[in-house]
Amino acid sequence: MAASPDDSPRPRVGLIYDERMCRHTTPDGEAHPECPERIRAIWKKLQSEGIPQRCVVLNAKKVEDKYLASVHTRNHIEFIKNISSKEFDSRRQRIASKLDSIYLNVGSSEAAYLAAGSVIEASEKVAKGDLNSVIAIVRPPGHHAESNEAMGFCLFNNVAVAANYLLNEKPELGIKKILIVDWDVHHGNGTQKMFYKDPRVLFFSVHRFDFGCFYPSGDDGAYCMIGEGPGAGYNINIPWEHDQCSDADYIAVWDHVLIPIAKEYNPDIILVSAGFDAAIDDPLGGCCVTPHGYSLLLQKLMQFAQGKIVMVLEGGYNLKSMSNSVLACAKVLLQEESVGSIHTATFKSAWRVIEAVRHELKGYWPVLDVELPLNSLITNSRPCPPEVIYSSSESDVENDEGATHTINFSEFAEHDVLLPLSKLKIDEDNHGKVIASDQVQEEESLSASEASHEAELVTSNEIVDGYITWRSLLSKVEVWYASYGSNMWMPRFLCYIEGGKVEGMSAPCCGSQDKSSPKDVIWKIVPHRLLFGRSHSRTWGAGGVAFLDPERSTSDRAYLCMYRITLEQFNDVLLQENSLHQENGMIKQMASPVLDLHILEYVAKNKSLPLKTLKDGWYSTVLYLETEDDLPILTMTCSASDVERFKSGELPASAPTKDYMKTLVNGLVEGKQLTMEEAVAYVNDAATRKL
Ligand code: Q9C
Ligand code: ZN
Repeated sequence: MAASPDDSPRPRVGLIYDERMCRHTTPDGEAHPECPERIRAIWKKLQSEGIPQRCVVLNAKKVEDKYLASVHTRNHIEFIKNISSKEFDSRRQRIASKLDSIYLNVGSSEAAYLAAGSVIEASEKVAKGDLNSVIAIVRPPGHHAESNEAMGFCLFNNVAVAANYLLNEKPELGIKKILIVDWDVHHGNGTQKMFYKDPRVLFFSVHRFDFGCFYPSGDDGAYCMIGEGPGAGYNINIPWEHDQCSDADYIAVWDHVLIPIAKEYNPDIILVSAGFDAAIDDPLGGCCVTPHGYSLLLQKLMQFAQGKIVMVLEGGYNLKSMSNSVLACAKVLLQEESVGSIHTATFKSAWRVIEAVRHELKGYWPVLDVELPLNSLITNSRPCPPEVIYSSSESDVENDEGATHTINFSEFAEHDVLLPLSKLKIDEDNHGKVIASDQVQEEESLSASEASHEAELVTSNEIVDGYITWRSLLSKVEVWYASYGSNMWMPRFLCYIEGGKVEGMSAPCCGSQDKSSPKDVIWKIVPHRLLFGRSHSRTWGAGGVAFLDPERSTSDRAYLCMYRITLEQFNDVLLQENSLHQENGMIKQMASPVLDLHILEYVAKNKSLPLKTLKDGWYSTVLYLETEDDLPILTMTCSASDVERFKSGELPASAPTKDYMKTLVNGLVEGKQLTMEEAVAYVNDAATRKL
């Protein structure tokens, strides 16, 4: 959109931020995604762009108990008020551990009071018309907090408290209908409950649902939850079926559900529960909304309630992506944003959800009672991300013979423990890019002519049937591939990348599809046992094969030569190691990777993972060995049960052959780790030590 013309005054945008909200931290300083740096990073970003100077900076205020009481029980208010006091010092951590996804410290009470009070302050200023809009950069977040329950990093339900304040405490401001738009990637269960029977608040939440498996799991976020009694039709859920949802999916929901309903509802003010955990590269959300995407969502809301918008921070755990998104939104409110386009296609599943929601609600909102031209919409949409089937543990492979075990991605997208993965170096410019044309429908309802005006698909080798190939995505993610066997010798490892064979090998390798050399090579020593098992190998003929015991041990040390390669190349190496790369002499095209980003997160969390698809390969277990330079270190080895079978003698353990020994020694010597004598001693020690 254009900058405001000279005759229309610049919009007055408020900003609230207070350093005291940073004092709510984990008690022992453990890492946690909901950290003080979140709001500091946003504030710093806005400052660096000169945003505060163009806004009205408001003071944070503590909420009064009487205003909390419209939403929370007396009991809950007293609990949050007192939890940071000295008398709770010894009990605080134990209490928090009994709650769902909550930590508490000496700063928690004040931060919670400030967050809720600030949203009241912001809402009142906007309702009065003193300001056009406000961005409240607050924490702890609020939308999961229920009447008598802190959960999901939330203590008080900031937005719900403010909505009740406007409706109940300030009737003179004329706010009779409030639209709450909750675009946090998680369902706003707390807010939904608060206004479930109340038509004065139209609650709209778009979230990952994954059929009830995504946090906060259960059925509350389902699309059939439409409100009750007088509130029926005033609760709208958009439950995504899976991860990877992007700008196009959100815009489609705005255009075909939210915007038509908002026109009809005609709210007096809009409160946005603005979590940014659906943003690209968020470690919890697994979606990929861009800053430009958020700016469009907000832009589309500005046509209502005379632009009275209060944007309230909820979740969002990738500091960079979240800060850029808030900045983009600030520019929209200041009417400084310019046009851009969307680079993804809408998922088929998104259309399915939109259709189901429209069907569910059309009795309450007649504007929805029009058939969408689904056939033509779906033509240009992308299929759901592939479901990867693997077994969750070694015992599954053995007990549950033959049965495939599908695990929902949300279980491991929701890792609170492993932030390093959020730093995976994905090229932001290309991530998730599928389509280079602006194919978003700008109108809220699709006429026949619009429907026939179909989006142009730009074909490129990254796109297959409208879906980005896994290779183009994984080629942007780097990992350390850690070798401990013959791959320590660089010329040998390069056969897996470039193809071909070196001295001593009986068969050539086909190489990786991407033949570019490793970006870096470094060495590391790890507390794992190197062992030799099996009596022959395909590449070296008779003789032992090296494995790394997946278990750490205090008495063992193994040398690792680590190559910095892409996750795409790692997949190709994994298949070659397991002799699965070729079939009848032809290189197999992998429809989906054996190890994708989701499984990578799962491996990071569980340290090792036997891959069912490779269960007959010798190197069927991917092992995660912490990180180096924020990149995960991965290797491949045999399964834990194979190690047991080596130990019991059920599988033959045998020393490396002469050729194989020579390769190992070459690796260690040319890698400048050991002298020839030391290298021979190291390998012999590993080969002869009792298992
Ligand atoms: N298995 C907000 O974004 N995840 N809260 C817990 C436990 C909690 C997110 C996973 C996610 C809470 C405001
Ligand atoms: Zn969230």
